[in-house]
Amino acid sequence: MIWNETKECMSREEMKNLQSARLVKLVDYVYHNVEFYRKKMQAAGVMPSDIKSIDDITKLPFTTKDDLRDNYPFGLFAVPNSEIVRIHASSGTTGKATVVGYTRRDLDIWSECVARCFAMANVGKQDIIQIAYGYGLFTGGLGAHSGAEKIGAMVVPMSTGNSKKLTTMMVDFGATAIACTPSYLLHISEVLEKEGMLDKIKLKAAICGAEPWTEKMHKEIESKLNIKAYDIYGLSEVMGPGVACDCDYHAGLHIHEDHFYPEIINSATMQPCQDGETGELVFTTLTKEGLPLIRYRTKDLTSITHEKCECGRTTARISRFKGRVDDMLIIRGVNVFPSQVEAALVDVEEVTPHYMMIVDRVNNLDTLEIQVELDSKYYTDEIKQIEAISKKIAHVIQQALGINAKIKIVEPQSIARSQGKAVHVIDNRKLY
Ligand code: DLL
Repeated sequence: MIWNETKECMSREEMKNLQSARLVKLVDYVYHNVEFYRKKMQAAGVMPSDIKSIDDITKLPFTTKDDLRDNYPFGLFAVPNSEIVRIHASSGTTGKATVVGYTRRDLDIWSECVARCFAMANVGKQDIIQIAYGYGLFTGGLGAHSGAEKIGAMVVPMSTGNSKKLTTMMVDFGATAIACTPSYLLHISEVLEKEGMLDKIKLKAAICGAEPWTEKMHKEIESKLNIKAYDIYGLSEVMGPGVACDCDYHAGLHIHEDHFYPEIINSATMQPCQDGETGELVFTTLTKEGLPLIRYRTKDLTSITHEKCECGRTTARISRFKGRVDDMLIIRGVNVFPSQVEAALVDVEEVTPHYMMIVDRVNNLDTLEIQVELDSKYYTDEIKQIEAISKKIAHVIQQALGINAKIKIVEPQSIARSQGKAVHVIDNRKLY
């Protein structure tokens, strides 16, 4: 099912013309409405009049997550706060969150993009869909929700965290679709199996994303649940879920290129990559009003093709993600940077700056253990005292990361010191 044939199936030439017209307008818009961009363009010696078509995009400077952090919270917004109708946020590289704001039109475009994704997964008016991404500051829940409403499905806003209720309602309501992270869906399939409910479900499609997953996990989800699973991609800075999604042919994720212009760059040389070559994905938001972004570096590694897909869509497709340029981890769908742990531990007097994060996957749910070395003057055999310090650290970490971690206090000097770049993460999750 194609949701918006005129946009998803236009010729490459028509798309380029549309992107060019939108880029010219965008550059003028940010130059006059966002001081950060005006200064950045002036420093790079580029004026809005230098941008005449999409081919001129390489003249423009890049934007990074640090730029958002440095302008926290609303510094990159292009409209007054009175025009912003929704805020979301995701983890920043240190204590500060990355805050994104949407105008009413931004929300309309977002739900249109997510609706296109659901259409790729053949989910429509006839369906009952459980949205099991987290609702709240994370874009997953509300983003998927509004797209599902737009296509007219019956939406069940489950959010995360109660697998028993989710499986019971899946059976009782006869849910035909689910949107959640792939690891959570594998966990759900185990719960269904354990409860002997696998043959009672009516599920036919899953729209999974927000974290990396492999072709093997994709196949396992499909065969365990006897459904079709689709890969949905997005990031809060650019919009949220629905920037791209794969279709029935699973030959890459179609980007909604009329709204998000993609580039793939070599992050060492900053030069463009050829189609098929792996590099860092960069997006320019062509229509966003609240938080328009020019050449935003996603840090996600992928490759691109501009060939027409067998489904009929002509939009560019990116391959399944191959990792990240930076050290961001995704734990239970939450973005976590080791630097956040470091920043949080600085405030705890009893600990040294030496720590190790051990990430694992048990029953398809991610676990995080943080080993922390105590300052020798606080290290003791007193179990009660150690427990009190662990509790204090657990609280500080919960506040900083938004997820619970098991804290293990270790002896002074027991965490291996590195000769070069410090290693702070052991990721035992086997993304098979
Ligand atoms: O994860 C938005 C989202 C919600 C996408 C629900 C899909 C479904 P952030 O929290 O800002 O936004 O995290 C964005 O997650 O840069 C990728 O590294 C990773 N990511 C998102 N989707 C996929 C995917 C949401 N399908 C970061 N495959 C991105 C691999 C993904 N990684």
